[in-house]
Amino acid sequence: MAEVLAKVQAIEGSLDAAGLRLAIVVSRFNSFITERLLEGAVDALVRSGARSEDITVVRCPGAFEIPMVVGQVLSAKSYDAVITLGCLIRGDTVHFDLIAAECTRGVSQMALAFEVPVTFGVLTTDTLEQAINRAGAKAGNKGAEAAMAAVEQVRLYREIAARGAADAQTEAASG
Ligand code: INI
Repeated sequence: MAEVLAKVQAIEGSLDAAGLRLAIVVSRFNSFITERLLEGAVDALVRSGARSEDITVVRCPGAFEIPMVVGQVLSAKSYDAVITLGCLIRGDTVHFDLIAAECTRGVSQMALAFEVPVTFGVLTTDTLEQAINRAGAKAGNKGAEAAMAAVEQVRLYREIAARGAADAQTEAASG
């Protein structure tokens, strides 16, 4: 299998953030956690080559508002990707489930509608401790992971487009 895999056409995105214009939409609810996610995201982007002047942070009230703000940001057509950061902690009501579902669906709808990479760094946890662990403690920093996923997606989209253009050229030349 390894021999076959070595011969297939593979397309991957690099983790090079140099020259990319990136927006980070971060919600203020549970800001004790979301500000740690933001720090992780910015740190990862800068360490991957992004210029801090090319990173824009947009703050919104809660996770429910994230998709709407992403839509506004993407309408401006100024960014190569959007990173979303938020924190939902389960309480005793269905509020958590409703907001989590809307936020997740909305973010993915925006990414598909605008055809621009949007990544999901919104924590959905049962406890505050789980959120802390994912915001820079035991389980890493999900903000940094969402940031790197955004960079990879931008590079991947560009690679796919370049491969498509090259294939079209080859086809035109041969036909
Ligand atoms: N928003 C969050 O981002 N996280 C939560 O845990 C949360 N809880 O638990 O209620 C939350 N609620 C606010 C919501 O996102 C909206 O901002 C609010 O309903 C106003 O539209």
